[in-house]
Formats: sequence, structure tokens, C-alpha cells
Amino acid sequence: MSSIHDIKEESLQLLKDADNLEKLEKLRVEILGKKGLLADLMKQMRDLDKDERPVFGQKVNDLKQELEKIIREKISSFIESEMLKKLSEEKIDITLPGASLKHGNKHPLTLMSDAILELYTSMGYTVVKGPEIELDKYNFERANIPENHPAREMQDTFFVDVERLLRTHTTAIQTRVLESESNNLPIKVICPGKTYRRDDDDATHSHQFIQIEGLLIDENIKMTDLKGTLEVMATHLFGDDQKIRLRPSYFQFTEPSVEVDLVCFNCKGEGCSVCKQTGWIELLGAGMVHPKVLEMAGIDSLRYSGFAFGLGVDRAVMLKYGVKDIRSLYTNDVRLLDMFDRFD
Ligand code: FA5
Repeated sequence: MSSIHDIKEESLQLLKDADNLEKLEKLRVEILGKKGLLADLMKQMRDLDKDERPVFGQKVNDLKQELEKIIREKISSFIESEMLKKLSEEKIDITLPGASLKHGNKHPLTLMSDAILELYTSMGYTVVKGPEIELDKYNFERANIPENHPAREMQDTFFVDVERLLRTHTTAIQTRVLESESNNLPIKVICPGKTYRRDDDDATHSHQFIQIEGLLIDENIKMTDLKGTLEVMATHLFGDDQKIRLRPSYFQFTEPSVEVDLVCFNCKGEGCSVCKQTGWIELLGAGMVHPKVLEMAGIDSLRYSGFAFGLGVDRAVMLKYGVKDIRSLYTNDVRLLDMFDRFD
């Protein structure tokens, strides 16, 4: 029968020889397990006198704790040396390029819209939106384009039913605001939104595009106020030396009416295929709100006057960033979209 001393010596020797985690675990079971050396030792208890038992039990317990402590320490030392070994083997090359996370960026049309809205809100304009599926009433009739008027031909669109259509211009938001704010003058709003037309797509035309409508109604508003406002926008968006050209034009809802052109970004005014050899690219239509439009909305046109403009955001993007074909703004080519990362 082995004595406590013998078991202790034997266990210590076995543990000393254990040189890896696996062996150690096996030994832990052999020494401390249910059928292990210490359990055998405990069996001797029943052959002892009653008064010797507690002393014996205490000694076996002390040994058990001592051996457990040794095993725990060995386990941590194995884990530590394993880790050190791994660290020395796996060298990290900190000069390798990092795995960068791909992040999205704002679409150029959003960048441009944001810039325009920011400018106008800084001048005290309020942003107002309207429905894309619009009533004929607000898109045409209130804009002084009655049923069967030939001007409707130029803005043919997609009809949902006889009364509802995909709006052809943000002037539809203008006529809505004129009506809802007729008793709340002056009006100073900036209205962004998608617009749709049955236009043939080419380098500068798309069947869906974005417009931003500006509208200011107050007493004594003059054409020079409109011109000054547009010049501020042109230089703010395109740089201090950006020239604009006001061309006489005709809209049913403004009188007088103008179209506003910017020098072509591609040829700088020389004439090229992008600007159809004119040296200019049309950015917006504008004018003094027609007295009839004011009256239809319930506003006294003898007391109040104002200007409105409708700007093509797509055209503005083309002019600012030199995008040669409007269609590339809608085909989601990441090579183009990635270029705008740095403009935000
Ligand atoms: C209008 O839509 C008028 N509602 C603008 C207006 C508002 C005039 C308020 C007076 C007062 P026009 O059809 O010219 O006008 O379009 C205005 C701008 O939208 C154009 O200058 C152009 O920049 C843009 N645009 C027009 N059609 C297209 C198209 N198919 N694709 C891309 N941009 C377009």
C-alpha cells in the first residue's frame, strides 16, 4: 500500500516530466480524477482508526491542493510559451497596405442639389417639395398653359390618367405654393425635385432629370433682382469669373422671360459638339411671374410682383464637373461615381 509520501513523490515526478498540455491533462485525470492516485489513497481511510482519519484526510487534502496548484501553474506557463512561440513565428509586416473599407459617397446630382439649396437657404429661402405625380391643374393650368394649348406639346409627359401626370417641371410646386401662401406674403421658396418629359435622350437631355425652382414674391420685385440673384448663384457654384448670358425667351407663366446660359465647360466658349457649336450651355429658364399666374392663385398682381426660375441640376453637374453625357449620371458607372468622393 503506497503512503502519502510515495504518492506525492510519484505525482511530482510525473508532473515534472509532462512537457505539453496534452500530457498534463492526462496526468491531471490520472492523479486527481475519480479513479486517480489520490482517490486510491482516500480508500485507505476505512482501514484507519477513527481518530487517525481526520489527520489522514487533512494530509490528503493538503496534497491535493498542492498538486492542483502545480498543475494550474504548469497550464498557464504552457499557454504563455505557446503564445510567445506563435508571436515570434507570425511576424506582421506593418508596411503592407491596410484593408480599407469601401464606403459610399453622395451622387453628383445630390452634391449639386445640396450646394444650391444651401446657398438659397442661407439667403432666407425656405425649401418646399411637391408630388412627382402631379395634377394637370398645377403643372399646366395654373402655369397659364390651358388645355389644348400648343405649349403643352413641348412638355409632353407620362400620364397616369387624364388628370394626373408625372410633373414636367418644378413650376408645379411654384403654382402650389402661390395658392397655399396667397394670404401669407411675401413668398421666398426654393423647390427641388425630379421632373419627367417625353424628350429624346441625347448628351444634354434625359427623360428624367432634376430641377430646382426658385420663387420670390413681394412688393417692388424687379428683373434686376432676378439677375442679381442668378449671378450670385453662378459665381457661388462655378467660380468668380463665371459669366452668364440672359437670352430673351418665352414661358407662358413669366413675362418677360429669359433663358440663362453658362459658358460651355468643354470648349470655354469656342463652340464644340457638347454645346452644339454655340459656346454656351443652357442652365435655366426664368422670368417675372406672369400677373395672370398671380391672379389665378388669388394674389393681387397690381400690388405684388416677383420672379421665378427653374434650374436643371443635371446641366449644372455637367457644367461644373465636365460630364459630357447626361446619361452617364443615370447609368451608375462606379468609375464616374468614385470621382466625386473628393468633392463632398
Ligand atoms: C422650364 O421647365 C420652366 N419651368 C423653367 C422656369 C421656371 C421658367 C420658372 C420660368 C420661371 P425649361 O423647359 O427650359 O423650362 O427647363 C428648365 C431647365 O431644365 C433647362 O434649362 C435645363 O437645364 C433643364 N432641362 C430641361 N429639359 C431637360 C432634359 N430633358 N434633360 C435635362 N435637363 C433638362
